[in-house]
Amino acid sequence: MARLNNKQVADVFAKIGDLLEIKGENRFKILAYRKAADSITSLGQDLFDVWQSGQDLKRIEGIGQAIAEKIDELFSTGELGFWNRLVAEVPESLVDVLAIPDVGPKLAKLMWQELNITTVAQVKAAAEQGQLRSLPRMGEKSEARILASIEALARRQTDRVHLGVAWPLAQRVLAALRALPQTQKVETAGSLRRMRETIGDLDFLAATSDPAPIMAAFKTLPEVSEVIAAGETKTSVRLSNGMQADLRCLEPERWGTALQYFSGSLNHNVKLRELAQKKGFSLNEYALTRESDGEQLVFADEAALYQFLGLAYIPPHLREARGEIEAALRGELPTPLVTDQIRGEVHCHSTWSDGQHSIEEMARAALARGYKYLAITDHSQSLGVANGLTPERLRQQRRELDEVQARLPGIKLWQGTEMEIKADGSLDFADDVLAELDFVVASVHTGLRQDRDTLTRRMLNAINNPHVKLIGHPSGRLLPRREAGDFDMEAVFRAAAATGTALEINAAPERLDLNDAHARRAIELGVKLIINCDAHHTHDFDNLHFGVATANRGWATAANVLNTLPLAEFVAHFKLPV
Ligand code: DGT
Ligand code: CA
Ligand code: CA
Ligand code: ZN
Repeated sequence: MARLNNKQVADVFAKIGDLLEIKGENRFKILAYRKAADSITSLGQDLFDVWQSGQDLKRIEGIGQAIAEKIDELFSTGELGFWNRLVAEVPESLVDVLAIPDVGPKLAKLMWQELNITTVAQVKAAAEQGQLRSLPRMGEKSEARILASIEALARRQTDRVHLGVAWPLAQRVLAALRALPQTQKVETAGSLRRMRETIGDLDFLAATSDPAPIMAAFKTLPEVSEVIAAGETKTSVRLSNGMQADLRCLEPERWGTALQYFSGSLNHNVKLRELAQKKGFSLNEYALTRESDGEQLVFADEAALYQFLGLAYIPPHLREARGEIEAALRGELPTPLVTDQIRGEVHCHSTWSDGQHSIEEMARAALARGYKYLAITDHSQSLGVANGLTPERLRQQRRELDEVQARLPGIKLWQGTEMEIKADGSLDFADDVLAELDFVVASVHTGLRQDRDTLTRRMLNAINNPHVKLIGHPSGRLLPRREAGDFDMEAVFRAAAATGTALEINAAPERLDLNDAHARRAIELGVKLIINCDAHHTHDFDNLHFGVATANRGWATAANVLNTLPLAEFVAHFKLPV
């Protein structure tokens, strides 16, 4: 048996899709492998566990008979005959060649068969030496374009950024474009509109009858370092942080179809087009076209388009082909959570450990947001780098907190801790210390690279402690690059549900932890969630919307998120002091 993780399995299927495309295989077959890869990537539990427990893999969206058999073979033997035969025929490294933006499957195949090119380095060398222009429909210009895209690709692969970088940048661009008199509407599309946790490039759409001044303004924004391509209705630029941004201008009457199309995701759009097809229409970014007579229907807003197709409006954060179209057909989409529904937080830091502000400053900032409760949860003693508190300092802190509370009757303050789940598996405070605290959060910050059993045992030990009310940032990942610890999340979710321990959606954009897929699975298993900014600075409370978006991407509703509760109910739920 071979315990491959979800990413490893998804990579195999994604690569199969690419290699089949280069071979020139049937489009539906290629799409099926890609869809399976995406679906496994966004599964909230380990595919290996699902397989090992004998459940029917075909119940997972996007997995049919052929792929289920391949998964079975992969996990049973650690090998895949189909893959071995495929890579004997088509070199695996062509997958990277295909990833070059201006290289499609036909060109990849030509380069391979005519020039014996199988790696990106060879493409680069051949382009530099002017050899690519010997191929059909290739010239000096296309060679130069390919060279430029190889460079862009190298940047893009390392430079997927998290929302904390992309979102504020996009808001500045939006504000600048919105201020132009020619702009009727302007929005972000793409992954940013869906609030995906990392963003490849920024996509903007503007509705206007006069695109030229908008394009001119876009090219000269202070954030822009280079114009990559400029046309009448589409301009691509490089921003000074290295990201690419695209702006498309379109007529206001076509806003609905365009915004829908460019918001993606690709997989959602594929499904929506299939639905349109069944109803006798073809759908693209310009219009919905009736196939019987070629009549074009245009939509000025997205909701009207979804409605025409018989669907409730699907908010962008759900558009990932994870069952949202089926749910919309049944009228069973989750009601999105909004930031105003969050009534308080129970994970933040003060100058007592590694925060930037005093307890009073944090409390006032929370109060100014309309929060009714806040737990101050500074780090615990063993986290020396964060100036963690000893039991003695906790008692001193309690006195300060009581004084602040007396001055600020409008918000309920609790003394908590963000207690280390130590590398040896023990907890950082004894039970008698925990018993004096109002709200205990437990988190793993050290030893995240330990093996699965050790890590999971540490986590379960914390979850099973009756004083621990919440697990902070449960997987420990940091975007864009630090991978989550290898926890058995399924076991974590089951224990959290059984003990009534809440799990956090940490709203810090480099965490977003639980992530969307884990949040969804946790909810399915009956876990209660709490969204916290883990604020170390009063400004950090502004990150709340990232956490709310992650919850929404995990199909959460207010009922799943405990800090939507008013103070009295939150107190009753956890039996907290008033
Ligand atoms: P990113 O930029 O990698 O974070 O992800 P997205 O989703 O923003 O992808 P991007 O920028 O390549 O394209 C923006 C949207 O445009 C995408 O979500 C769906 C749509 N789109 C782009 N290319 C295609 C395509 O070839 N077919 C279809 N159906 N839609 C596309
Ligand atoms: Ca994009
Ligand atoms: Ca784009
Ligand atoms: Zn923490």
